[in-house]
Amino acid sequence: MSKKIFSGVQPTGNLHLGNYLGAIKNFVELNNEKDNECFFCVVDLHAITTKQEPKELKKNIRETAATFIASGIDPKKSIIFNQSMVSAHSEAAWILSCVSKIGWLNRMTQFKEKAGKDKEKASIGLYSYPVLMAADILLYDTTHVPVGDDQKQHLELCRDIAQKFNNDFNAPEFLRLPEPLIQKEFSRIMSLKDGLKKMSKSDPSDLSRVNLTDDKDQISNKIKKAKTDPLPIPSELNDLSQRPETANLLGIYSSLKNQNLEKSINEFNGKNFSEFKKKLSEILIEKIEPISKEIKKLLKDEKYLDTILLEGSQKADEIASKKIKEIKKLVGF
Ligand code: AQP
Repeated sequence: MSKKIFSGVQPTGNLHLGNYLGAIKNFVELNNEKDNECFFCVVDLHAITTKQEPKELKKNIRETAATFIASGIDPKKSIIFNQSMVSAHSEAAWILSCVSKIGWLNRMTQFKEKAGKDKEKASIGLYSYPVLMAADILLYDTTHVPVGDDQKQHLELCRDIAQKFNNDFNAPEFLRLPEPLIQKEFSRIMSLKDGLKKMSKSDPSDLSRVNLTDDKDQISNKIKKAKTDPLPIPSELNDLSQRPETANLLGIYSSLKNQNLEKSINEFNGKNFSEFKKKLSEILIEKIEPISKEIKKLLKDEKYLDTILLEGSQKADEIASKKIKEIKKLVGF
C-alpha cells in the first residue's frame, strides 16, 4: 500500500545523531519505497517557539535542507519544503487550536521539559506547538508520520484533534487520522554525557552529541570521552537495565549496524570499553562522515538549496491551500 508520509525537523542548528537515527534515517527508507508520497518539512515556525537569531535561523534552514539531501532524501522524489512558506500551516493551526482543549495540552510532557521550572516565561507558541504539528500533518491527509519516540504523545494528540474537528463539524473522516512510525528499537538516543538525558541540540555541551557536521577527529574524540561505567560489556540484555550509558552506546552501535542489541552484546561480551569504543567510532565515521562532507559541500551552493525549498514549498502549497479552503468552508467562513 502506498503511504503519505509527513515529518519535520526544526532548523535550530546542531542536527545530531539522535535526529538521524530516530528520524532522518527512517525518512530515507520511506523516500526509497516505490509508491510513497513524502513531505519532509523544515519546520521553521516550530523553531521560533524558542528565541532564534534571524541570521542563524536562515543558515539553519539551509543546513536542515542540506542534511535531508546529504542523508539520502531525493528532492526529485520527495517534497522538501519550508513550513513558513506555506501559509495554510499557520491558518490551520489557529483553527485547530480553537477545537483543542487546554487540558489536553497540559498533559504534554515535552512542554514541561522544555519550559523547565519557569513555565510563566515560556512562549505561548511553545505551549501550543503540538497544535501546529497537528496542522502540519493533517493538511496533507498524511497516513504515516515517522518520528522519534519523544514525539509519540504529540501524535496521539494530533489524532484527538482530528477526531474532535471531524465530530464538531459533522465531517466524518474529513481529517485523516495518521499512524505513527516509530522504530521499535533505538528510537531514543541519549546524551553521550548522561544516559538518562535525551541527546539534544540545545544541550550546552557539544560533547553530549555527535553532530551530523562533525568530522572524523571530532567523532572519535567524542566517543573517547563518552561516559561509561567501570564494568566490562555484559553478556545478558537484562544486565543493561541499570547501565544507561552502556545501553545507549550499544544501542547506537546496533542501530548503525542494523542489528539487534543481542547480537552486539554477543560481539563485545566481556570485552573492555576501549575495544568497543574503537569499533563504535569506526562505524560512526563510516556512516556519518560522508553525510558531514556532503552537507558542507551543499552549503556552499545556497542558490541550489533555496531553489529546492522554493520549489518544494510551491508543490506543498498547492495541496495545503486546497485543504485549508475545505477546512474554512466547514467552519463556516
Ligand atoms: N535523542 C533523540 N533520539 C531519537 N530521536 C530524536 N529526535 C530528536 N532527538 C532525538 C527526533 O528528531 C526529529 C526532529 O526533531 P526536532 O528537530 O523537531 O526537535 P526535537 O525533538 O526537539 O530535537 P532536539 O534535539 O531535542 O532539540 P532541542 O534540543 O531543541 O529540544 C523528531 O522526529 C524527533 O523525534
